[in-house]
Amino acid sequence: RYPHLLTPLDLGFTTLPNRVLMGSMHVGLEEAERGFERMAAFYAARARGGVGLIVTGGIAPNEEGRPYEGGAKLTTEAEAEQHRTVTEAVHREGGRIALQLLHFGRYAYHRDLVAPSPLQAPISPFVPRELTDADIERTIEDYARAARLARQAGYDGVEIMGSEGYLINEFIAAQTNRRTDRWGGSYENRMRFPVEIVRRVREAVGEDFIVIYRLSMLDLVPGGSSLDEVITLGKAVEAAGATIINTGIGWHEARIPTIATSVPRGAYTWVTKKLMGEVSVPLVTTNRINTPELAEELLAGGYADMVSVARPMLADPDFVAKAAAGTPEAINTCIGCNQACLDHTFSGRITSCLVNPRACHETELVLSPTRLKKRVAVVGAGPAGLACAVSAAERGHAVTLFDAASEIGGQLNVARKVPGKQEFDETLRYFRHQLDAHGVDVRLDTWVTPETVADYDEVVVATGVTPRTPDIPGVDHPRVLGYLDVLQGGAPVGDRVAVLGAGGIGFDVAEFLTDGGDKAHEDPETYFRHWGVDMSYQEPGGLAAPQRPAPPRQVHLLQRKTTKVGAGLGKTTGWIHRTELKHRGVTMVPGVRYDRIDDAGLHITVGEESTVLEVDTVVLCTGQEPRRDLYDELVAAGRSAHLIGGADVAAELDAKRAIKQGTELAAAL
Ligand code: FMN
Repeated sequence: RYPHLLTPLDLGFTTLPNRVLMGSMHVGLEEAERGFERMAAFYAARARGGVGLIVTGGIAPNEEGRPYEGGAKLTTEAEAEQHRTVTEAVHREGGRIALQLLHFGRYAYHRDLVAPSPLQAPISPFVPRELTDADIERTIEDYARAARLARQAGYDGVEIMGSEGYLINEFIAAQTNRRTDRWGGSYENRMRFPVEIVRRVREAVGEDFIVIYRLSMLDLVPGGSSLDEVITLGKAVEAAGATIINTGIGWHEARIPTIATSVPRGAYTWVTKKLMGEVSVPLVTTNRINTPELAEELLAGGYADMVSVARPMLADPDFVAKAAAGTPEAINTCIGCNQACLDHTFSGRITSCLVNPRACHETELVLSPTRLKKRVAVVGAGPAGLACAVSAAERGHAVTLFDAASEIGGQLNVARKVPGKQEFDETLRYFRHQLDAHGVDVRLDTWVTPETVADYDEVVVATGVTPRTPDIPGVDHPRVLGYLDVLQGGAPVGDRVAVLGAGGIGFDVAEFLTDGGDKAHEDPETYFRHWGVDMSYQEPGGLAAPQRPAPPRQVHLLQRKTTKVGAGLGKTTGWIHRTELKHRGVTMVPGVRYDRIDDAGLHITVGEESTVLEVDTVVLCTGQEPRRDLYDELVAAGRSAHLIGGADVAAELDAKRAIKQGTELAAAL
C-alpha cells in the first residue's frame, strides 16, 4: 500500500529499512531526573514501531550553546556514557538513532550567549557576545568532539542542526552576521562555519557514520537566504561529507506559522522539492506530514527521498508499523495542536502529547493487562470518556460507553467546526477505531440514570459541561447567543458583534465569525498568499506581502480580566491567533465591565468610561459549568463513582487534561 514509504534507503555503509525519519524533538527528558531511562523507553517504543531512523532532540556541543543553564550538552566521556542507555535500548529493538547537535547561539536563554555579531534577537532579552576567530575555531572543534562522543555512546549518526535561526543560521544570514573577517561578508565566508563543521565532524567520526545536515531551506525572515544560496550551501555540505540533508523551515523569530494545526498538511514540502536534483545525497522533507498516505504521495511525487515526522511520533509510536500492516485507520494522528509538546518545551515542562498522554511518560503511565476483569460503565463520550473507555478496554476490562447524543465526541464536535481545527476529525476517527478494536459496547442516544449503571463494578462519570450564562441585565435579549448556537447551531449572526470572554472559545468564535472564506488552512497556495510567503522564492527569505480576504463582519472581543487579551492561549500558537484577529480588524479589549444588553446594543464600562457598543449580536463565551447531575445522584444513592474531564474541572475546555485524566484513571482501574 505504501511502496515508496516502505522502500529501504541504501546509504552505502548501512541501509535504513524505510523512508521515515523521526524528526528531532527536545522533550525535556534530556535534563530530567531519570531522564535517560525514560528517554530509552520513549525512543525504544518508536524503534519497535518501525521508524527508519530516529533523531534525538537537540544537545549542545558546548556550554555556551546550551538552551539555558543546566541544558543538556555533550562535552565529556562521562556524559556520553549516560547516552548508552538510550542507544542500547533502541538497538535492542532493531532501530537506528542519531544525536542532534544544536548550538542555540543568540537564542540561548542564559547570559553567556554568543553569536557571530552582537545583535540581540527580537525574541530574546539578552545581547549575545561576539565570537572571536579563536572562539569560532574552538566551537567547530566542539562540534567534532561531540560527534566523536556520540559515536562512542553508540549512536548511528549525528544531525547538525543548521536551521530555525540558531547559531549556524546566524552565521549564514547577512542580517545577523556583520563580521568582516573570513567568517563574514561574502556568502562564501558566511557559509564557511557550517561547511567547516560538517567537514570536521566527518573527519572525527570516519566514513561509516551517518551525518545529517539540517539545512534552513526557507528562512521566512527579512534578509534570509535566497534559493541560490540555499542550493550552494546544500552542495557544499554534501561535498564536506554529509550523508543526508534534512529540511528546516523558518526561524523561530519568523512571524509565519510553520507547524501549527492551521498550516495545511505538507504545506512546506515544495521547498525541499526545489533542491531535488541539485544534490545527490538523499533529501528529507518535513512539517505537518501526519499520515502515511501523504508521506507516500510526497515520495512518489518526487518531493524528497525521505519524510520527517516529529510530532506524529509523539501521537503514535507505531505510525510506521500500522502503515506497514495496512491499517492506517488505527493510527492516532497528530493534530498539530502543540498544546502538550512545544508549549510544554517552551515553558520548561516535559513534553507529552494531547492525543497520547503516554508520550515521554512511557514508564509512568502504563496500561498493563488487568488481572481482574471488571465491568466498567463510562458515561459521556467526549475526550475524557473516550480516552478512559478505550484504555480500560485495551487493558481487558468489559467497557460500556454511554452518551445521550447520537454521536461520540462531545466538545470535540464543537472544536472541529472552527476553521483550521479540522484535524479533530482524525481524533474522532481514531477513537471510533479503538472502540471497535477493543470491543467497547457503545450505547448512544442513551440517557443514563443510577439504575442504568447499577450492575457495573466501576462507574466513570464524564458528562462534560454546559455553557455558563453570566449574570448581566438583558442577557435574555434576543440578540444574545451562546457559542454553541454559533459554532454548532448555525444561528444567524449580525454584521456587528460583541464576543464576551476571550479565552480559547472566545478566540475560536471571533475567528469563525471573521473568517473571510479563503479556506487558507485547506490549501497551501492560498495559505501562503494569506500569510505572505512567495512560493516562487524570488526574494531572500521567501517573503511576500500577505493577501487576506476582507472579514465579513466587525467583531469586538472583550474580557473582564485586565491582563492582555489572549494571554492564556498556547505559548507557541497564541501569537498566530492574535495576529490573525488583528488583521481582521477585531478590537480586543481587556478590563471590561458588562453593564447591560438592550435594543441599543451592549453597554460596557472600561476603566471610568461607559459606552454602548452598537452591536447586532452578542455571543457568550463566558465559561462553562460542570454537568454533575448523574454524579450527585450516584453519590446520594451511596454509590461510588469516578469524575473526570469537564465534569470534574470545567474552567476552560481542555482536551489535553481530559484525555490524560481519562487515560490515567483507566490505568488505575
Ligand atoms: N527541531 C530541531 O531541529 N531540534 C529540536 O531540538 C527540536 N525540538 C522540538 C521539540 C518539540 C516538542 C517539537 C514539537 C518540535 C521540535 N523541533 C525541533 C522541530 C521538529 O523537528 C519539526 O521540525 C517540527 O515539529 C515540524 O514537524 P512535525 O509536523 O512532523 O512535527
